[in-house]
Amino acid sequence: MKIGIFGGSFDPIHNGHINLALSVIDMLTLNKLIIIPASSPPHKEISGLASKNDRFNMCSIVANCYDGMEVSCMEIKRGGKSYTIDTLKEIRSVYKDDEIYLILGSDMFFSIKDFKCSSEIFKMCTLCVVPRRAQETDCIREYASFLRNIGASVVVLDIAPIEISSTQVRERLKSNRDISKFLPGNVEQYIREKRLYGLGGEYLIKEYKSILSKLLDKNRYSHSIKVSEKAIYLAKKYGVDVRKAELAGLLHDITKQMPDKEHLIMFEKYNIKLSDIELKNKKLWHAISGALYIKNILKIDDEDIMNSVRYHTTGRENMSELEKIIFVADFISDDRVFNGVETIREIAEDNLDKAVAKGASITIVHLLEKNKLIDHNTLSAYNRYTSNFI
Ligand code: DGI
Ligand code: FE
Ligand code: FE
Repeated sequence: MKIGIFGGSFDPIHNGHINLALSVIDMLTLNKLIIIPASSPPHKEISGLASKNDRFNMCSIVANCYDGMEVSCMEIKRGGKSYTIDTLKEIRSVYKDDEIYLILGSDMFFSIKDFKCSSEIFKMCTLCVVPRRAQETDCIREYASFLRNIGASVVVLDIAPIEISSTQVRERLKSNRDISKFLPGNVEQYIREKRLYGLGGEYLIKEYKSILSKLLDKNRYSHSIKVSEKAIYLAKKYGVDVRKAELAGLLHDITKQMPDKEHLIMFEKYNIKLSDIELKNKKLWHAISGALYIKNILKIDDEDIMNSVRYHTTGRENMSELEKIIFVADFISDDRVFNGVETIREIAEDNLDKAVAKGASITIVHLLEKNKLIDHNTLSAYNRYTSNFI
């Protein structure tokens, strides 16, 4: 049998790898290609890289889609630094009489002489090099004949390289750009489900906090943190996406301290027509401009987060679970002390809709006492969520 070995960190495996694997299988008429994700030191996972387990799982997802592709966890199991010679020996112990092809990218290829036990490596397999860039081909051929002279067998494969790097894939994921041309759909799905590569948002939350601390004074900033904390609590309780709740809570008042004029400039710029009631009540402006801010300036592309900010002050008739959570969290965050806050806190422990209804009713009573106009969204929220309970 002809067996190919394809090692790398696969962090994550992407269409460049897959395309290369398929071309190699085809050109060398391999019976089997074994993908071998390398081990990695544990501290790497913290710096926005995926765990061994996740890298292995992503490779498996890909291998399962193609005949003749397999994944081996031998390097991951061995742990420590992954030496090619150890891997070859392990492969040899299983495939005693088979032809082994070691697939190498050009950077690996040029340093193969410095690998541990390189002359032994040369005896055990055929080196199979794939240029990363078209311009490299001449250098590669030259170096290949040098290696042949010292006893290696080398094949140089002419494969039009797909120039994708895992780094590029991770960057795109982090900045929320489209990734569909870079990764198979099922790998992307895995990454999103497991929140790999910073998609958990830890690094983003930090960044947003620093932006927020520049836009808000100390009290308003601390209020935002407390709403975010309460939103996390409610999200866990009611089975809502915790990261979205955290983010929406954190950012809900982001434009609260912007000068009036800037609100108006934003409405004009993004073509938002305010109703008469909205125009008269400046208190309502920050919810509208806040949603515009996170969409257009922070580039957070999430309708639900945006609407949670947009309707956090008034509520509205049909609110998503996240919208309810932010609306309620803003009422009952730990810094709130108004009359009735304890009642809403208690209600929020067992019924989110009821807490929305109570919040809307408190707002309406407060506005009536002060002879203020009541926004139709506030009334709709009150009617919609009170009607369940009478
Ligand atoms: O931004 P926060 O202070 O954290 O809280 P918020 O966004 O709920 O704003 C509360 C203020 O908004 C409070 O003064 C009441 C006012 N408000 C809420 N709903 C309405 C409203 N004001 C008017 N005029 N009409 C409403 O329907
Ligand atoms: Fe607010
Ligand atoms: Fe608030």
